[in-house]
Amino acid sequence: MSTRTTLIGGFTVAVLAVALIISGFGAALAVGGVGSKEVSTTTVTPNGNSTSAAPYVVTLVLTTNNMFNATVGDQPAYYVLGANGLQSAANITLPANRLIKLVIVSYDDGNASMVIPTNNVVSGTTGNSIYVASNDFVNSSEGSAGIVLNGGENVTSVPLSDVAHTFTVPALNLNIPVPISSTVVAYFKVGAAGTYFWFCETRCGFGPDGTLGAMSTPGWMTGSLVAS
Ligand SMILES: [Cu+2]
Repeated sequence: MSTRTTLIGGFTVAVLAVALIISGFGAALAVGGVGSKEVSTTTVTPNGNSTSAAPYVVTLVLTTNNMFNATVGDQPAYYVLGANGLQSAANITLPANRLIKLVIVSYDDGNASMVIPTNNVVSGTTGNSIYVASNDFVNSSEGSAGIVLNGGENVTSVPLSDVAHTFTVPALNLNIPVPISSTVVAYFKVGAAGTYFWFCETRCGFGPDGTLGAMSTPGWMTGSLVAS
């Protein structure tokens, strides 16, 4: 009898514990749900790592010597670096509700003026910052024990004179300025599944205001982010 009582008592404690965990989980969901449609309880640390799933990595390569047509000439373009090499960025596919590690390798060594001048400021990424490894930085030096990595820099904005392109998704409040001759690493999360419009915010295209050609053509400086 005493054994049974103990068991029942233990069960009651266990039920209470589960109830507390569930209520706590619910509270966490409610807090996490404010201002977002995210349903995951994944914890994102400042360095962008996730405690429950590794980031999904997307690598974009940006080159400038792409022949648009005989009238326009060369234009810049983003590509997805996929399993079969460079692929069109007209539709960039991503998982919904998962941390994304976006790497942008840009070979553009010139700046361009911005359509919206404030889009040199980073937004929508973890910490509202990006990591930049630049060909203009002294990324390393040689020490007595070998190479000493200074590394890149974490920045929250890029000087207007150094911005070559941006990767901008207004629906996600995502804005990533891409400095000249640099590789950018950014972490962000797409919430609900859906199709989101991405584009570049510098006047890097064709025409009197630089918004034609690449700037207005999917697969060049604009396209869709397809989260599913
Ligand atoms: Cu551009």
